[in-house]
Amino acid sequence: MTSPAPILHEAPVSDLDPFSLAYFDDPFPHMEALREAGPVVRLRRYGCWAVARHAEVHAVLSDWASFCSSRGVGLADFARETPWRPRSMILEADPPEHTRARAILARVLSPAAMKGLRERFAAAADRLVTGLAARGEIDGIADLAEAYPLSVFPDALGMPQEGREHALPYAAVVFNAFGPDNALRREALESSAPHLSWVADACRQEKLAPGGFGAQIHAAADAGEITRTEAELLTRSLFSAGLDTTVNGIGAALYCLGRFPDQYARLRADPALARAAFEEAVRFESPVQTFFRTTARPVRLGGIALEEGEKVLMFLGSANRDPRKWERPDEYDITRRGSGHVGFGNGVHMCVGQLLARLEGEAILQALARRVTAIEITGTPERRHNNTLRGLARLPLRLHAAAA
Ligand code: OW7
Repeated sequence: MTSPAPILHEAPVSDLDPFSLAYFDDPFPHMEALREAGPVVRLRRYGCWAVARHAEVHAVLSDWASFCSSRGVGLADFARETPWRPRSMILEADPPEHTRARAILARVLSPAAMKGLRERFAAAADRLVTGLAARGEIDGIADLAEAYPLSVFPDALGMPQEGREHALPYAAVVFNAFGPDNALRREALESSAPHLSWVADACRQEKLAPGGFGAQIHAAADAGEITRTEAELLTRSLFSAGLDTTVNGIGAALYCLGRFPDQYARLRADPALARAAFEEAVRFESPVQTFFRTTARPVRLGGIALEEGEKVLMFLGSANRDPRKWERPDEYDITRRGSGHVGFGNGVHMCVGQLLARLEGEAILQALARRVTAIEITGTPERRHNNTLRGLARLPLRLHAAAA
């Protein structure tokens, strides 16, 4: 008696470099090729697996026990090499340690906490947009996508005033460092020292303004819930994750509304669509493009048997354009039922700051809808290259001011 031979599936192999400048400049044909190649694809260049369809990205995000984060969510495997900075307690951790850290940030960024910020955030958005509408010609990135989060988030966190110019360069280092050892990562890390030391110092309790997110995290240390060092590390997580993501989320929304004027007209007609318009921009552009997981045990995925200790690259931006999941995926449609997009992830690690991100996005798009009749792209947008974040460096716009 012989047992039947197991059915072996071999994964398709791709030579794609999803961390190359050519990919960043036009990723969509490559995403489609990966999705069409199969549910799980071998990336020869990096010796890792790739998932680019919505179903498998969602499955990997939803199974933290098989696809762990504690070995790093970049290409580097923390089981084999020392992380470039002390591990994040929340991003680069698994339950049960992750659960403990998450509970503290979830409380600081709770719906009740957002309620206390809403009016201030709306007023700041209205002030900024009113001034920009009067000016007319603006750079949508520096003048709006960066300026707005910079006007509200560092204060909400309680960051020291001195040295705030380090905040965005620091974030660029963090998000480039998830990638492979390419020029972007190397050059970011080479010039990172002043940014890292400023952030480390700014995360100390005595540097954080009372009432802010940072002070609230440190209150958990005062209460004996976590250690002082852990409070500093959790504050670092907010510094790392909370600024450049919303900059690129708002930048994405401006770029979408500039390219789809019919959608801007709908928003203008009904400013209550602001939150949905922001959400659809997060799906459409997916500011956080990719994250890795590491298999914590042998696991089958998309018909392929993966060994323990393998890196799996999740293409969030591709899942968000997968025609298996979405009708007209390449259309920006602010009335789309967009639930199920993975722009904020999914599962236990799903963005803990998503309410804050949406609050910022809603505030700025609502102010635009009220103060600006049309958003016109007046020059060639310039892309900003980063190993994780998708966004622009420059977006020349003309804002048409509404009658006062
Ligand atoms: C952290 C958007 C994902 C992040 C990103 C970068 C750093 C961290 C978290 O969340 O340090 O926890």
